[in-house]
Amino acid sequence: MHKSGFVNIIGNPNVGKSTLLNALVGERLSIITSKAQTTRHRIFGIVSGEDFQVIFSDTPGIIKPAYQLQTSMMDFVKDAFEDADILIYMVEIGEKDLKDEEFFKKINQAKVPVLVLINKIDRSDEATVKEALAYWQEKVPKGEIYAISALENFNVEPLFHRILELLPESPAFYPKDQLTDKPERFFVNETIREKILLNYKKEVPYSVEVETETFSETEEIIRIRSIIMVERESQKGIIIGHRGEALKKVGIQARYDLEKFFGKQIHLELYVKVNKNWRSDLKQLRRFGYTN
Ligand SMILES: Nc1nc2c(ncn2[C@@H]2O[C@H](COP(=O)(O)OP(=O)(O)OP(=O)(O)O)[C@@H](O)[C@H]2O)c(=O)[nH]1
Ligand SMILES: [Mg+2]
Repeated sequence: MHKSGFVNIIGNPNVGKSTLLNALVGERLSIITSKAQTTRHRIFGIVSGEDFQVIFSDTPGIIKPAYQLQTSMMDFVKDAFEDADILIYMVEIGEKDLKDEEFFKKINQAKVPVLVLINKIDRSDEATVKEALAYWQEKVPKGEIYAISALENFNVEPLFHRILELLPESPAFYPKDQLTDKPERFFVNETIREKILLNYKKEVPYSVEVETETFSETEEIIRIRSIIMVERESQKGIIIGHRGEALKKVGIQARYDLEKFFGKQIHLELYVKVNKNWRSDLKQLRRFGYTN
């Protein structure tokens, strides 16, 4: 018998969805920062064995959209809700209020198994965890509740085994050696965006999109040329920084990670361009892969 299916991770921003995806897959597929709305796309991480294939999917954190990009991000979450064979609803320890009531109702009415993961228990204590387990069991009666630490890999292995048990009988959806649904350039864009989230304040990182123009690989080296797009002229100056120092830092940090990710020497060129109000422009959003 062969089992396969989609295991979709949803939840509020910053609860650790991407950290969990990476822990489950054992690769740094999804970028992670301490800022909300780090993830903008739906990203598959595929784990295959002799008689199973699990397709985990990371999604953007659930928010009330304020502009078109965020609307598209929430469409990814809706899709993830629709096509799940198993739904993972992730919360973090101490989280009580459900930010989107509407969405929460849907979780309780889901026709597929629901696993509620209480994450970040490494920074809590036994009594608090016990209380949280009871709280979430009452809130999601149909859910199986697990306390985990995605960061420290605590309880991730038992969770994976439970997922294998719950997985429906099905042939594999993807070739067994495939790790993700996204192309190489996507990981370049995301790595650069992660460094931008880490290095700039307030609204700047949220106004940035990265597009990789050139990805040219030889035996020894990958030559990459990427454009950092901002919404306004003033943001361009901020990204570049005094004498280009800020941009240089982004480049060094991104290159370091990309060399690890691709296991090869990387030559990285970064440019900054203004792409006026791209976050509200459907055509631009389509170009950047935010629509289906
Ligand atoms: N202490 C602790 N921190 C964690 C754990 N899991 C994730 N974090 C941290 O929480 C922050 C958010 O993690 P992400 O994985 O980016 O969260 P996310 O849910 O994907 O966030 P969005 O993509 O913005 O919705 C990062 O600073 C992580 O290091 C955990 O188990 N314990
Ligand atoms: Mg994320």
